[in-house]
Amino acid sequence: MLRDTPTTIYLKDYRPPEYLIDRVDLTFELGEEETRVRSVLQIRENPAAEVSGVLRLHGEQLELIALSLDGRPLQATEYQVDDEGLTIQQMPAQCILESDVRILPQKNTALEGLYKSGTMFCTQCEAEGFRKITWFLDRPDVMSRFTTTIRADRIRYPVLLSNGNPLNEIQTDDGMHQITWEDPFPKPAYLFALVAGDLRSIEASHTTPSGRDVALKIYVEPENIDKCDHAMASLKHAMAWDERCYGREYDLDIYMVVAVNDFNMGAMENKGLNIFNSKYVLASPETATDRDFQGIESVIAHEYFHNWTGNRITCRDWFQLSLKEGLTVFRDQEFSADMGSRGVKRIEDVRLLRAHQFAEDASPMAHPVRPDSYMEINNFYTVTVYEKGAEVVRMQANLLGSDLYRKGTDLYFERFDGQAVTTDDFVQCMAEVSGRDFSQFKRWYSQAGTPELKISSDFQPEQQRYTLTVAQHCPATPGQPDKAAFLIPFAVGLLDKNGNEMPLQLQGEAEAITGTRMLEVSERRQQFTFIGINERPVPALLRGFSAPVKVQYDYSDEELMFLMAAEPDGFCRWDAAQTLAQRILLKRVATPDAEIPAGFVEAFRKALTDRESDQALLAEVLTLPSESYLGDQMKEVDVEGIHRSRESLKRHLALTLKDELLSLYHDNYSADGYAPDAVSIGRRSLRNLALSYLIQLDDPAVLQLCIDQFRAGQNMTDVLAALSLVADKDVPEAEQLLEQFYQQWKNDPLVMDKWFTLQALANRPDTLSRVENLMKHPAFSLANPNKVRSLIGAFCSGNAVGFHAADGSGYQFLGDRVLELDGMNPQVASRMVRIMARWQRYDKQRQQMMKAQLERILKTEGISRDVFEIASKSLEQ
Ligand code: B3K
Ligand code: ZN
Repeated sequence: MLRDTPTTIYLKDYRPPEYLIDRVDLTFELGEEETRVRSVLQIRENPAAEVSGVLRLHGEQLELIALSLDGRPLQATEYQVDDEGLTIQQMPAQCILESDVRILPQKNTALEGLYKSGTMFCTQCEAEGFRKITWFLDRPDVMSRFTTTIRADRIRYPVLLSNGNPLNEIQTDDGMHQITWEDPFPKPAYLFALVAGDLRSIEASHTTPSGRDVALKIYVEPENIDKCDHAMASLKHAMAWDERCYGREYDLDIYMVVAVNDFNMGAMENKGLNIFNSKYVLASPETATDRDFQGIESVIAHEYFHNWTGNRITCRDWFQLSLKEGLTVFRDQEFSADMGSRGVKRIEDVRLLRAHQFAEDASPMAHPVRPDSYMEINNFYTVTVYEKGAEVVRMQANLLGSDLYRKGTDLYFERFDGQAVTTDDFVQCMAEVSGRDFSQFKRWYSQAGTPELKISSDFQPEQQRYTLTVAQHCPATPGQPDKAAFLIPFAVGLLDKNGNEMPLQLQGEAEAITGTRMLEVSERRQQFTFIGINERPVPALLRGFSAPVKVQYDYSDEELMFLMAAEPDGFCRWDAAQTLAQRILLKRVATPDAEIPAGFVEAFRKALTDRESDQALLAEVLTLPSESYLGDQMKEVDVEGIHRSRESLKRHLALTLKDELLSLYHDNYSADGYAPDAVSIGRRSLRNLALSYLIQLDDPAVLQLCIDQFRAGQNMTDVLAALSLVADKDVPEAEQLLEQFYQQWKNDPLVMDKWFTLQALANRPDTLSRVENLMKHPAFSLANPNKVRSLIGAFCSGNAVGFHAADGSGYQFLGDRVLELDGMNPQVASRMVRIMARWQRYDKQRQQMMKAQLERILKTEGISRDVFEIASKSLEQ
């Protein structure tokens, strides 16, 4: 906890480590009161660094029992221990350093380092948790070979796991047993893992193209053993995909995944021993939704893909985090696209990017994909580093085309295997294989902010020419008032009046191509002139969302409707519908009775009745932009106005299209068993979307449809969709169904999370007091991050009307929770305080009230570095 203002760490201060640690030998003795950790480090000077002779090791909350150097116990005068580490003044050029420390995992509520989740021991070391286990050079550019021995009670902890391959098990008379694991691959300490518990596992095997058999194991608590099949299937798919698409094979004999209930984030890619939030492992049709099934598939793949992009090749320092995260997210996005519906996956990714990353870029927390500085690195696991980072890799793939991109990644793997490198090293490989200069492109890593493209078009019929003028501008972000121009891959197509693609030939080019053209925008203002154009086209802009930018082009409503019906690119079709809906919705925020253009309703009807072959894509097209996204488009967010406008447009569509929506609902019913494939998921999401429109009619028959769907209990997707619609209504059935759901699922923590979220999102006047009461519910616990996210997080970031109540009660509630949580788990507290970082977007009264909470948090003595950084940066003007 904080005493002084935390120091800022800068990228420009990076120096290579003075010492290297070649080998680490760890012995853990896990106890019910305390855990002992003995470590033997083989240390030597780094030939590539200037060495001072002083060794500084990281270490926090460690109680020293013994310390010796080359077998000789060190005198108290030979070393110093403080809150953050251990210093040894006179270091030989190489030595063996042995230490013995006591740590208290049972008291570790921050869930970083070694801690207990229920009855099991587990670890989380990224980014800097290893230093809470033993003294070490806890930085990613120090890569060591680890051997780990775990000793624990045989009955309580029959399963003892660590990284690498198991060597031997020894049973001792005192009821204990011990196992040694050896990891042959050098790795940074953040990839260390240990698990001990009474676990069951399912097992499968995978044969790599080179013919090696890998044992795959998923470990869970005994009651969950029947919920692992989807995770296992996903893992096998991911392994095959990485072999096929990137030529990457797994490298150990065993790959393990362990599910734990108490976890700060989604999952962790520890070498050979992934530790997962149980939310991303456990699934059955009765307990998990389609979204959960998809989440499991993508997170399992993401962590698996890290074995090459993250573990074999890791980051030189934490400023390079996007080297592994951006690249791995891009890989998991493409994997999911190949496994399900590509068009829908892209829309989901863009939706997420626009809703969260664009918002972050426009907030006081804006930072580049490769940040220049931080106070607490855990605060930089952001949508910018992950999702925008993925877009930056995708743009490189767009610029190179798939064959050259693959050559680039091949070179990257070959050149840097076993090393800790930088984002520049990655880009250099792309530059080398393509012979292109990427120096301008690299600004995507160093400049924050979302570039805006203003487009205008000019058709010159006599010359049969069509010119697109593109002007780029990037708004200022903290510390970066002026931005240099970006290199932007800008995919466009031109449609004729029948909706056919026009041949595209730029002035000065010999031939035309048909289809999408990847323009390269590199100047502040640039013109692209197409020749041989004999009628005014409708431009389809930023196809496939080829770059993370905002596009402004003055489409008429008719042109947008045309694109909704005719544009071949799924993203652009969806985007046209969103733009049109957004226009109407925002107009009706200002003028509630502004007319809803009949053409829009007709376009909706047409989409409904034409029945796209891809049902999931249709569901996306028919989903109105979210309240928070609409808020982002306003100068000052009008929470109530947006909510009203969106609800009333939904009602209007429901009234006008009732019959079509009802037949959509009934036609998409399937009596078949549950399967999480793209087609079935599409049908369910379309059906539940229809229901969400129809419920606006306040028609008892529709309410009955929901109740029947809930009672039919076919799968969690349908049950939850029905229940959430009923729970919003002021009808007696709301309470009855919630209670029935609770009674059925009270022993399943992941389903209880959904029950909490449902109530936190309910659009009712008493939601905050219900949330406060639910915090006292026996199924709730502030110590469990999933519970905090599903109740407190859902209310504060998902229920705009409730959270932004004019009396400030929501802000007071969040301020209280942040302070309460910070004492237990700073990482979770810091995620919560972020919700208020965008206070400037609201009206004066709300601004004052949010600011007051941030100031109150900052003034509180002993707040964590994590919360301090977010609260103080949020207040900087
Ligand atoms: N690398 C981890 C995230 C660690 C977060 C530390 N605060 C999971 C992932 O991105 O795969
Ligand atoms: Zn990751």
